[in-house]
Amino acid sequence: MSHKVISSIEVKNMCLEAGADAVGIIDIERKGIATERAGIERVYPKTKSIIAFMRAANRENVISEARYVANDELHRTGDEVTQISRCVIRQLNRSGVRGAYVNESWPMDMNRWPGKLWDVSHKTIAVEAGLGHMGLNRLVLHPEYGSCISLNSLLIDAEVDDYDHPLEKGPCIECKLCAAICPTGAISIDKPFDPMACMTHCYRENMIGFQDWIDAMISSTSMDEYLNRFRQDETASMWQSLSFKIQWKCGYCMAVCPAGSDVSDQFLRSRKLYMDDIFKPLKERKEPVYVLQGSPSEKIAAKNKAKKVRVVKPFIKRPIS
Ligand code: B12
Ligand code: SF4
Ligand code: SF4
Repeated sequence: MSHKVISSIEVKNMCLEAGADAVGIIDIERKGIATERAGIERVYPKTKSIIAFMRAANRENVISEARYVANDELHRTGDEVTQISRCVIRQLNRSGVRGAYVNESWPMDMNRWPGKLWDVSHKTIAVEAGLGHMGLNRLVLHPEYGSCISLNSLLIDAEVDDYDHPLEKGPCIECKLCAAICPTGAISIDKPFDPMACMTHCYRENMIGFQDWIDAMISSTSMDEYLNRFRQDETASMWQSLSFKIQWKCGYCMAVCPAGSDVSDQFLRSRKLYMDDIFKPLKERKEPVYVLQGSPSEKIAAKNKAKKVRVVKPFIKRPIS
């Protein structure tokens, strides 16, 4: 079997030229990615090294109160990340290196529903490869671009002459704005991140909400009963997500995060201006917040009078471990 060792600098330049904003490379034996190894091997069993890279999204879109503008930008950054991955893999192929990229997010393995659907956690890989550290918002924060980034991982069958390591210090400045803006309480200062709270709201038009929609259509005995569960605007919104791409209902923890040199100066110069321009429009945005019946989110969401609490039936029972 051939033993390929390629230049780290050359691979990184290849990624940067293809459009990546930052790149790091780690080897498959790295202890910090032990939880990812089985998934990596499922996707590409010959993996010897993993290239982690990120591309920054346009921040002004991501922070916009017009959330369709933020969502479009995040989808397009995700598509660009996929394009960069394909371009780099094809170029590596020309020098005899083979590899596979892992989907940026969706589609995932729905055969495993309601289990863990994804094979490789890009955040874990990115942290090991020195692209940043997770903040209180559980997003990877890059020292320059902060949270408004998309990540991807390329699995390749060659060794690299120089590997990267985690950054010594994370860019989170512990301002706690992510916890203060989170409409569901998924992010809090003293409790672990609550993925189900986030998923029920932010992913309302993804698989959980979709199943709730089917349930509403089948079990409603009249149009009034259906409209009680899915108002006209909610049905229209579901149509939009299914016809185009999912419209996330939130992402505010990404929008308000001032970590990263690109934006932290703005926050540190005038906290008041930052709150007025970026935090308040989202905090005071009139919108529905979706919560599971009887969950802590139900009470947390009700505290913000700008939000209309919409209770979702907890029919998906999944142990989170
Ligand atoms: C599953 C998932 C989600 C889930 C869970 C998020 C989470 N923190 O794990 C939900 C639906 C909540 C979610 C929401 C969002 N996500 Co998401 N998501 C993923 C996915 C597919 C895997 C995440 C992962 O690896 N989690 C495991 C570990 C690494 O996360 P953790 O925080 O250390 O640990 C928690 C989880 O393990 C959780 N947990 C344990 N068991 C289970 C089981 C299930 C079913 C779930 C959901 C969670 C869960 O509990 C742990 C404790 O908090 C990745 C794509 C990928 N393949 O990597 C994108 C990804 C993490 N998401 C991303 C984004 C942008 C978002 C949103 C902003 C979407 C949006 N546009 O509004 C929100 C932000 C929410 C947040 N603050 O995290 C980006 C993050 C970029 C960055 N800067 O870090 C990623 C990396 C996609 C990408 N390629 O760029 N996401
Ligand atoms: S996306 Fe929204 S609900 Fe989910 S963690 Fe971020 S702020 Fe909270
Ligand atoms: S909003 Fe503040 S506390 Fe939350 S992750 Fe960003 S820098 Fe850290």
